Amino acid sequence: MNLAQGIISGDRHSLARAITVVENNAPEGFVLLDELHHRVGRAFRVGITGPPGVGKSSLVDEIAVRLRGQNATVGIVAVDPSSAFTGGALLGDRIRMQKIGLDEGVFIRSMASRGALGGLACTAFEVCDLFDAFGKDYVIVETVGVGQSEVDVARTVDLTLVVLSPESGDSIQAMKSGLMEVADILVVNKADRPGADRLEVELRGALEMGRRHGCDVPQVLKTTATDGQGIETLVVEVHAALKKMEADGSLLKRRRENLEAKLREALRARLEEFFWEDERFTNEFKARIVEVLDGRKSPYRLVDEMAATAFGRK
Ligand SMILES: Nc1nc2c(ncn2[C@@H]2O[C@H](COP(=O)(O)OP(=O)(O)OP(=O)(O)O)[C@@H](O)[C@H]2O)c(=O)[nH]1
Ligand SMILES: [Mg+2]
Repeated sequence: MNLAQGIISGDRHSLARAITVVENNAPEGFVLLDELHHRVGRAFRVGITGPPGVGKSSLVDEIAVRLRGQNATVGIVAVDPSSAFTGGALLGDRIRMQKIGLDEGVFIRSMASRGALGGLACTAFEVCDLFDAFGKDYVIVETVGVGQSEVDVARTVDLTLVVLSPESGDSIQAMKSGLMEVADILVVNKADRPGADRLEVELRGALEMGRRHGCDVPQVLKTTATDGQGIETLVVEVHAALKKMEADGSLLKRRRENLEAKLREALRARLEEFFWEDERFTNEFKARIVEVLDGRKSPYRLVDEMAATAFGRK
């Protein structure tokens, strides 16, 4: 049985192996994704992002438990930038997600984000495709929202939850950092902690300003992941939002936009490879640097000329 057949027949070991192959960017991975592509597009993909420690993993755990209660199957990708440095956080995630860890209907995969910006976008999208082809009803992607990663996750999924907590510091910080912009639903977690109500009020205030400027405004929901408060409502709202998007065509539109960004990036990478693998191109490049060094040509003119000759030749 090859990996594609294994995945189609619901074999978890094949899925685990396939994820490794895809994560390693191995050529077999692309063959596999190609073979499975006709099965992709059925799962709902939900991103969960937010500052470190706000309770994202705890929420994913609770959400997955509720989804399993409705007989939905779940794939979870936990992208963990810190794990590349400490190696400790992965274990933490596994312990925290213990409620669902032993359930056959849930598949959890932790992956390092490879440190680089855009690392998430590189493989999380494909891992979601594998879960989707495997037949998962929901795919949840958790990532720490620091810088670019929240934008990457938003481009990978159908719906993005941004999680904040009273302890995660100033809500203004979240607004500045661009986290708010990717939110379809804002979750104030740790509602049991002091300051949760104030955070909610501040967020609603900020959103109200956005509404006056004609922006689409996400709803704000409060949860306590540690005792399950508010999770039922959150799951209902996530489902309702996805169903609405499905009905009004915005789901398809978003998938198309995400795919476009993904394809652009893949095409850019492929073109780059195409040239740098060509010795004639690299030799010409090295030889002609001197034209810029000795002042005969600006870097921009050289790039233009080289692109023109390379394309003319190919
Ligand atoms: N009081 C309280 N603590 C919570 C709540 N949700 C999570 N925690 C605790 O907050 C800590 C961090 O929770 P995680 O779920 O690991 O948070 P995270 O956002 O996934 O963390 P990173 O992935 O490391 O960014 C843990 O000790 C949780 O038990 C909550 O609603 N209330
Ligand atoms: Mg986590």
